[in-house]
Amino acid sequence: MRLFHANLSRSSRILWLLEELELPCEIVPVSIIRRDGSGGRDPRNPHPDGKVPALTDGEALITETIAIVQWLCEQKPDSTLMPTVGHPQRGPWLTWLAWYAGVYEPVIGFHFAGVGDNPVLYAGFRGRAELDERLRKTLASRDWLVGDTFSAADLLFASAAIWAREILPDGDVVDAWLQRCLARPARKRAEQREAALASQEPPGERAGR
Ligand SMILES: N[C@@H](CCC(=O)N[C@@H](CS)C(=O)NCC(=O)O)C(=O)O
Repeated sequence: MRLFHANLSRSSRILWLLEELELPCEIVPVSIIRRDGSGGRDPRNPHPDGKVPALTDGEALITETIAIVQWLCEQKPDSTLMPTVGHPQRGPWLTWLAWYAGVYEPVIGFHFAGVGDNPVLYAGFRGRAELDERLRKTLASRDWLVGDTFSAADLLFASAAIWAREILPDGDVVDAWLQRCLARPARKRAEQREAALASQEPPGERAGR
Protein backbone atom coordinates (compact mmCIF):
# COMPACT_ATOMS: atom_id res chain seq x y z
CA MET A 1 0.00 0.00 0.00
CA ARG A 2 1.07 3.59 -0.60
CA LEU A 3 -0.32 6.59 1.25
CA PHE A 4 -0.07 9.98 -0.45
CA HIS A 5 0.42 12.32 2.45
CA ALA A 6 0.90 16.02 3.12
CA ASN A 7 2.22 17.30 6.41
CA LEU A 8 -0.43 18.38 8.98
CA SER A 9 -3.43 17.63 6.80
CA ARG A 10 -6.28 15.13 6.67
CA SER A 11 -3.72 12.44 5.80
CA SER A 12 -2.05 12.91 9.22
CA ARG A 13 -4.84 10.94 10.85
CA ILE A 14 -4.21 8.08 8.42
CA LEU A 15 -0.60 7.96 9.63
CA TRP A 16 -2.04 7.62 13.14
CA LEU A 17 -4.39 4.83 12.02
CA LEU A 18 -1.54 2.96 10.31
CA GLU A 19 0.37 3.05 13.60
CA GLU A 20 -2.67 1.86 15.56
CA LEU A 21 -3.14 -1.05 13.17
CA GLU A 22 0.62 -1.68 12.80
CA LEU A 23 0.16 -1.93 9.04
CA PRO A 24 3.09 -1.60 6.64
CA CYS A 25 2.55 1.16 4.09
CA GLU A 26 4.86 3.26 1.96
CA ILE A 27 4.35 6.96 2.63
CA VAL A 28 4.71 9.30 -0.34
CA PRO A 29 4.99 12.94 0.73
CA VAL A 30 3.21 15.16 -1.81
CA SER A 31 2.45 18.85 -2.07
CA ILE A 32 -1.11 20.18 -1.92
CA ILE A 33 -2.67 23.59 -2.37
CA ARG A 34 -2.71 25.07 1.15
CA ARG A 35 -5.38 27.42 2.48
CA ASP A 36 -2.94 30.35 2.43
CA GLY A 37 -2.35 29.80 -1.29
CA SER A 38 1.05 28.22 -0.86
CA GLY A 39 1.99 24.80 -2.22
CA GLY A 40 0.47 23.35 -5.36
CA ARG A 41 -1.01 20.26 -6.90
CA ASP A 42 1.44 17.36 -7.09
CA PRO A 43 1.52 15.42 -10.38
CA ARG A 44 2.52 12.25 -8.49
CA ASN A 45 -0.69 12.30 -6.42
CA PRO A 46 -3.33 10.01 -8.01
CA HIS A 47 -6.23 11.68 -6.14
CA PRO A 48 -8.60 13.01 -8.85
CA ASP A 49 -8.80 16.39 -7.07
CA GLY A 50 -5.12 16.53 -6.11
CA LYS A 51 -6.10 16.16 -2.44
CA VAL A 52 -4.89 14.01 0.43
CA PRO A 53 -5.37 11.45 1.76
CA ALA A 54 -5.14 9.07 -1.18
CA LEU A 55 -4.27 5.41 -0.80
CA THR A 56 -3.30 2.85 -3.40
CA ASP A 57 -3.43 -0.85 -2.69
CA GLY A 58 -2.29 -2.77 -5.74
CA GLU A 59 -4.59 -1.66 -8.56
CA ALA A 60 -7.08 0.00 -6.22
CA LEU A 61 -7.16 3.75 -5.63
CA ILE A 62 -9.06 4.71 -2.49
CA THR A 63 -9.86 8.34 -1.69
CA GLU A 64 -12.07 10.01 0.94
CA THR A 65 -11.03 9.67 4.56
CA ILE A 66 -13.89 7.39 5.58
CA ALA A 67 -13.30 4.95 2.74
CA ILE A 68 -9.58 4.82 3.58
CA VAL A 69 -10.30 4.32 7.29
CA GLN A 70 -12.65 1.45 6.54
CA TRP A 71 -10.28 -0.09 3.96
CA LEU A 72 -7.37 -0.07 6.39
CA CYS A 73 -9.42 -1.40 9.33
CA GLU A 74 -10.58 -4.25 7.12
CA GLN A 75 -6.93 -5.29 6.69
CA LYS A 76 -6.89 -6.14 10.41
CA PRO A 77 -10.39 -7.45 11.09
CA ASP A 78 -9.45 -8.64 14.59
CA SER A 79 -8.27 -5.24 15.79
CA THR A 80 -10.38 -3.25 18.23
CA LEU A 81 -10.36 -0.26 15.88
CA MET A 82 -13.45 -1.54 14.02
CA PRO A 83 -16.26 -3.81 15.28
CA THR A 84 -16.62 -6.85 13.04
CA VAL A 85 -19.52 -7.29 10.60
CA GLY A 86 -22.57 -8.40 12.59
CA HIS A 87 -21.21 -7.13 15.92
CA PRO A 88 -23.80 -5.04 17.82
CA GLN A 89 -21.36 -2.08 17.88
CA ARG A 90 -20.86 -2.19 14.11
CA GLY A 91 -23.94 -0.03 13.45
CA PRO A 92 -22.96 2.74 15.89
CA TRP A 93 -19.39 2.67 14.55
CA LEU A 94 -20.57 3.08 10.95
CA THR A 95 -22.97 5.80 12.07
CA TRP A 96 -20.20 7.88 13.70
CA LEU A 97 -18.04 7.56 10.58
CA ALA A 98 -20.84 8.51 8.22
CA TRP A 99 -21.98 11.33 10.52
CA TYR A 100 -18.44 12.71 10.66
CA ALA A 101 -18.10 12.92 6.87
CA GLY A 102 -21.71 13.62 5.94
CA VAL A 103 -22.72 16.03 8.68
CA TYR A 104 -19.95 17.01 11.06
CA GLU A 105 -17.34 18.30 8.62
CA PRO A 106 -19.88 20.18 6.47
CA VAL A 107 -21.51 21.85 9.48
CA ILE A 108 -18.13 22.87 10.92
CA GLY A 109 -17.30 24.35 7.53
CA PHE A 110 -20.62 26.24 7.38
CA HIS A 111 -20.05 27.46 10.94
CA PHE A 112 -16.59 28.87 10.25
CA ALA A 113 -17.80 30.34 6.95
CA GLY A 114 -20.55 32.15 8.90
CA VAL A 115 -23.43 30.54 7.00
CA GLY A 116 -24.54 27.94 9.56
CA ASP A 117 -27.85 29.78 10.15
CA ASN A 118 -28.92 29.47 6.54
CA PRO A 119 -32.35 27.75 6.75
CA VAL A 120 -31.68 25.41 3.84
CA LEU A 121 -28.38 24.25 5.33
CA TYR A 122 -29.93 24.00 8.80
CA ALA A 123 -32.79 21.86 7.50
CA GLY A 124 -30.38 19.53 5.72
CA PHE A 125 -27.70 19.19 8.37
CA ARG A 126 -28.83 20.86 11.65
CA GLY A 127 -26.40 23.27 13.28
CA ARG A 128 -23.28 23.54 15.39
CA ALA A 129 -25.25 23.50 18.66
CA GLU A 130 -26.85 20.15 17.82
CA LEU A 131 -23.48 18.66 16.87
CA ASP A 132 -21.86 19.85 20.08
CA GLU A 133 -24.76 18.53 22.14
CA ARG A 134 -24.57 15.06 20.58
CA LEU A 135 -20.83 14.72 21.25
CA ARG A 136 -20.99 16.17 24.77
CA LYS A 137 -23.93 13.97 25.75
CA THR A 138 -22.25 10.83 24.42
CA LEU A 139 -18.91 11.52 26.10
CA ALA A 140 -20.57 12.42 29.40
CA SER A 141 -21.80 8.86 29.72
CA ARG A 142 -18.93 6.83 28.29
CA ASP A 143 -15.16 6.81 27.84
CA TRP A 144 -15.19 6.11 24.10
CA LEU A 145 -17.64 6.82 21.28
CA VAL A 146 -18.33 3.14 20.55
CA GLY A 147 -18.40 0.27 23.06
CA ASP A 148 -15.82 0.24 25.82
CA THR A 149 -12.65 0.75 23.81
CA PHE A 150 -10.88 3.28 21.59
CA SER A 151 -11.84 2.80 17.93
CA ALA A 152 -11.32 4.49 14.58
CA ALA A 153 -14.41 6.59 15.36
CA ASP A 154 -12.54 8.22 18.27
CA LEU A 155 -9.45 8.64 16.09
CA LEU A 156 -11.46 10.44 13.42
CA PHE A 157 -12.97 13.06 15.73
CA ALA A 158 -9.92 13.45 17.97
CA SER A 159 -7.62 14.03 15.01
CA ALA A 160 -9.80 16.96 13.89
CA ALA A 161 -8.94 18.71 17.15
CA ILE A 162 -5.22 18.39 16.49
CA TRP A 163 -5.56 21.14 13.85
CA ALA A 164 -7.93 23.32 15.87
CA ARG A 165 -9.37 22.46 19.28
CA GLU A 166 -12.47 24.58 18.52
CA ILE A 167 -13.56 22.10 15.86
CA LEU A 168 -14.85 20.02 18.79
CA PRO A 169 -17.20 21.21 21.55
CA ASP A 170 -15.55 22.69 24.61
CA GLY A 171 -16.05 21.25 28.06
CA ASP A 172 -14.36 18.95 30.57
CA VAL A 173 -15.74 15.65 29.29
CA VAL A 174 -14.57 16.39 25.77
CA ASP A 175 -11.15 17.54 27.05
CA ALA A 176 -10.74 14.37 29.11
CA TRP A 177 -11.68 12.11 26.18
CA LEU A 178 -9.33 14.04 23.88
CA GLN A 179 -6.47 13.58 26.32
CA ARG A 180 -7.17 9.85 26.46
CA CYS A 181 -7.05 9.66 22.66
CA LEU A 182 -3.94 11.77 22.20
CA ALA A 183 -2.03 9.90 24.90
CA ARG A 184 -2.07 6.70 22.89
CA PRO A 185 1.41 5.41 22.02
CA ALA A 186 0.40 5.03 18.35
CA ARG A 187 -0.49 8.73 18.23
CA LYS A 188 2.96 9.63 19.59
CA ARG A 189 4.63 7.37 17.02
CA ALA A 190 2.60 8.92 14.21
CA GLU A 191 3.59 12.40 15.38
CA GLN A 192 7.28 11.46 15.26
CA ARG A 193 6.88 9.82 11.87
CA GLU A 194 5.16 12.89 10.49
CA ALA A 195 7.85 15.20 11.84
CA ALA A 196 10.48 13.10 10.09
CA LEU A 197 8.49 13.23 6.81
CA ALA A 198 7.92 16.99 6.91
CA SER A 199 11.24 17.86 5.31
CA GLN A 200 10.51 15.52 2.37
CA GLU A 201 7.36 17.32 1.23
CA PRO A 202 7.98 18.98 -2.15
CA PRO A 203 7.29 22.73 -2.21
CA GLY A 204 4.62 22.44 -4.94
CA GLU A 205 4.60 24.29 -8.21
CA ARG A 206 2.12 27.17 -8.53
CA ALA A 207 2.20 26.61 -12.29
CA GLY A 208 1.05 23.04 -11.74
CA ARG A 209 -2.37 24.04 -10.35
N1 LIG B 1 -13.41 14.87 1.78
C1 LIG B 1 -11.99 14.70 1.67
C2 LIG B 1 -11.30 16.03 1.92
C3 LIG B 1 -9.82 15.98 1.61
C4 LIG B 1 -9.20 17.36 1.72
O1 LIG B 1 -9.85 18.40 1.55
N2 LIG B 1 -7.88 17.38 1.97
C5 LIG B 1 -7.15 18.63 2.01
C6 LIG B 1 -6.04 18.55 3.04
S1 LIG B 1 -6.63 18.60 4.68
C7 LIG B 1 -6.46 18.85 0.67
O2 LIG B 1 -5.92 17.91 0.12
N3 LIG B 1 -6.48 20.09 0.15
C8 LIG B 1 -5.80 20.42 -1.06
C9 LIG B 1 -6.71 21.03 -2.09
O3 LIG B 1 -7.83 21.41 -1.73
O4 LIG B 1 -6.32 21.12 -3.23
C10 LIG B 1 -11.50 13.64 2.64
O5 LIG B 1 -12.02 13.59 3.77
O6 LIG B 1 -10.63 12.83 2.31
